[in-house]
Amino acid sequence: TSGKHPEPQMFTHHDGLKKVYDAVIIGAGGHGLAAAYYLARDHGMTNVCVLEKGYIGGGNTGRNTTIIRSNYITPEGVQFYDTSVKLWQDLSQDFDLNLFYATRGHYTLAHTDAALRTMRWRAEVNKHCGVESEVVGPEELRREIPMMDMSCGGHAPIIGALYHAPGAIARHDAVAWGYGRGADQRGVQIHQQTEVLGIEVTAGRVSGVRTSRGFIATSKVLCAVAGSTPRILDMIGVRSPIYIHPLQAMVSEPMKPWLDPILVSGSLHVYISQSARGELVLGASLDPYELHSTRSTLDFTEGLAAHMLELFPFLSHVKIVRQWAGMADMTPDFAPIMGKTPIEGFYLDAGWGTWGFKATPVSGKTMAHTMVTDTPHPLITGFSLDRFRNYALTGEKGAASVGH
Ligand code: FAD
Ligand code: PYC
Repeated sequence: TSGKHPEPQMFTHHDGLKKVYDAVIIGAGGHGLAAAYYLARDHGMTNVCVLEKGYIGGGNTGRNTTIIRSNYITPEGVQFYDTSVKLWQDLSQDFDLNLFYATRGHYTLAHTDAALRTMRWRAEVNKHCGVESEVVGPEELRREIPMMDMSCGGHAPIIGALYHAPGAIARHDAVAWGYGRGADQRGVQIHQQTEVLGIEVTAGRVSGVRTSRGFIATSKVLCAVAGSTPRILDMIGVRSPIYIHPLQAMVSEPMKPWLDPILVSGSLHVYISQSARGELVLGASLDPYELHSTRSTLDFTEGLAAHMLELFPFLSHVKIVRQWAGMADMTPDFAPIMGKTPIEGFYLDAGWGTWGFKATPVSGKTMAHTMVTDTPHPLITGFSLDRFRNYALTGEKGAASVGH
């Protein structure tokens, strides 16, 4: 900064932590920041801090491939994600920040009769819930994506697809910055480089948080740490069925725009979209081993590139410029875990696996409501931690995203 005219800062700098907050949010990813934003904006709760061990959006939020859609398979899922898609529409304006939200349409390709049957099922559930989805045949795909090899090299011909018109992409970092700045402007404190090391529980309720920069007293804690959820739950002795697998992605060099829709093939384990700046954004299924690490591998790049070429052989000379990994917090039924826990005042927003970016707005809104009222928001009752004890799963595996 130049003393007299300091550069504008997006976030307020706070020298230290306060001794007491009404609520502490662990994790400055999209979900933690969105909850902070709605706590302040919708409920007037501003004596809140967000604690982040690294930097804003540096977790899965800044590593994801930004696919937004609501074509899930359970009514609970469809209604929840549809509410999110609706919230996304106004966010750039709410934040006065361009999120580059672009509705592109989303095709889930079917290469087998069994896959097509699942697409039909999803289309019917979607339509029943008022969400635009339909099964389309090869003719439409040939017309809409003429450069795609419909035979996939001859060994996995495409026989149809689920088309979901509202499918969209957005600029991921901007989402975290927008929610963060909006919360900050309303008085929420965001503390980066501040790691949560322990949670104090007194007589079954939360009483404080131990951090790398000191102790905070509070009676409400929201845990929104995605791939670090098992570590935080260990601190309070709560068990969950969450397991962590790496999920990798990569981008190509930028090209002139040629691919408008978003494409997913569960059978080929590949998904692809073209970003606003022309890069192809590509991903695959989870790495097939549990690992708490953001290491990326050559195996992944080679495997994914081979599948990409089955769909688009003309890309063989395109360069890959970046690759990375995130830590996906997977659940057995591929639905999130949201709401209250056996510890009073300790709320959980987790189990976002490979599908949580699109839910950032709705998770923030529903978790803020849940924390203020101490009652799960009606949209999240199907996602409680209890469902694993009660054998009442919310099976979303058929719609979670790419193959797993
Ligand atoms: P995060 O963004 O991970 O934030 C959690 C934060 O908590 C991190 O910043 C971390 O540093 C912090 N933290 C952890 N431990 C502590 C601690 N002890 N103290 C303080 N802070 C701590 N979803 C989609 O909907 N569409 C997609 O296309 C999509 N693609 C994906 C592609 C990849 C490669 C990956 C990895 C994920 C993808 N996802 C996608 C999933 C999505 O990214 C996540 O579900 C979502 O971003 C989770 O957001 P979050 O805010 O809960 O977590
Ligand atoms: O949730 O649509 C999704 C998705 C695609 C790739 C990773 N997640």
